[in-house]
Amino acid sequence: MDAKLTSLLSEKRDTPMSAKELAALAAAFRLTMFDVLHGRQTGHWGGSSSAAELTTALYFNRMNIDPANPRKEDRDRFILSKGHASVNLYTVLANRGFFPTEDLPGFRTLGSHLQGHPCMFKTPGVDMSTGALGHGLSIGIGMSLAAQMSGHKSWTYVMSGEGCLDEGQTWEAVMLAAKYKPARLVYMIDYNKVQLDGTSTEIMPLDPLADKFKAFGWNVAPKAYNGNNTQDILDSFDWMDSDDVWPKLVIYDTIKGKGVSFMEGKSAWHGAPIDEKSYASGRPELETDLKNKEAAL
Ligand SMILES: Cc1ncc(C[n+]2csc(CCOP(=O)(O)OP(=O)(O)O)c2C)c(N)n1
Repeated sequence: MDAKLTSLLSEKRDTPMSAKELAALAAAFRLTMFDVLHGRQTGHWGGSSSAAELTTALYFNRMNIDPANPRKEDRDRFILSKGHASVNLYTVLANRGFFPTEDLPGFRTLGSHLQGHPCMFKTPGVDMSTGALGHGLSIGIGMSLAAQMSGHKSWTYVMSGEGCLDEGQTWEAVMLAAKYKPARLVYMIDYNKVQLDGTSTEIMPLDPLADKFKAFGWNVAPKAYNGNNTQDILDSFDWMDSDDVWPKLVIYDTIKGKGVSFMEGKSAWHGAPIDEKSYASGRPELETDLKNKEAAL
């Protein structure tokens, strides 16, 4: 992280950042994730990297949160239903001020609050414990309805990959949400189309995904946004604000393992430890991307 980005974080951390600022931050966070995962020889690179811009944009542009008061009652909620991408969430939360960035290298060590899958009782800023795929949407519906009952205008964002959509519980939740229309509930799909040991087409074809949600009665975004492009993500936020019809679905086209060319789109890099050779050849790509995005600030 260069001086410009460091001062951006200290001066503007609590104000909505621009597309360029978000792109630079996401590039820096992606590099941190790569270092942490390599350092610990465990964790999930592919799906953490694909969602780098999405979580960065949520936490640094959009969400009503207060790192000094992580349990603020009227806060917005984020549920990482694809809980295996925990290193992504931890990196964003730490840089947003929920806990020290110095904790990150302790990822997945015994006794650390940064376990392999997020735990709401251990980590400040984590709104829901996740890891078993398919639970996030059901929980998000409950959170949204609870906020309504409490008179809060909180938003609830649930993020999943394809794995959650392979779970029957998700489709029960899709029906339930169409019935109760939970306000300010947005289901965000990090659609990188690659899973643990193959493509989604091989494992469980999901298309036409948007049409399926429309048929269930959801308010579906007019297009699939590019989830690795921060301006496109900000456009999707504008769409979220464009009407008061719930629940909303946004599909983001992303690239699994984004940023390291030989890892992109490969299920082999879903959760494999990053070996020395791959680290040495992959890291410079991430560094170059970060430098370019910092230069564009
Ligand atoms: C219920 C359940 N079954 C299996 C797993 C093991 N698992 C962890 S990640 C994963 C694949 C997920 O694919 P996707 O949602 O596309 O993840 P992404 O590419 O976004 O990382 C699987 C099967 C799990 N965590 N929970």
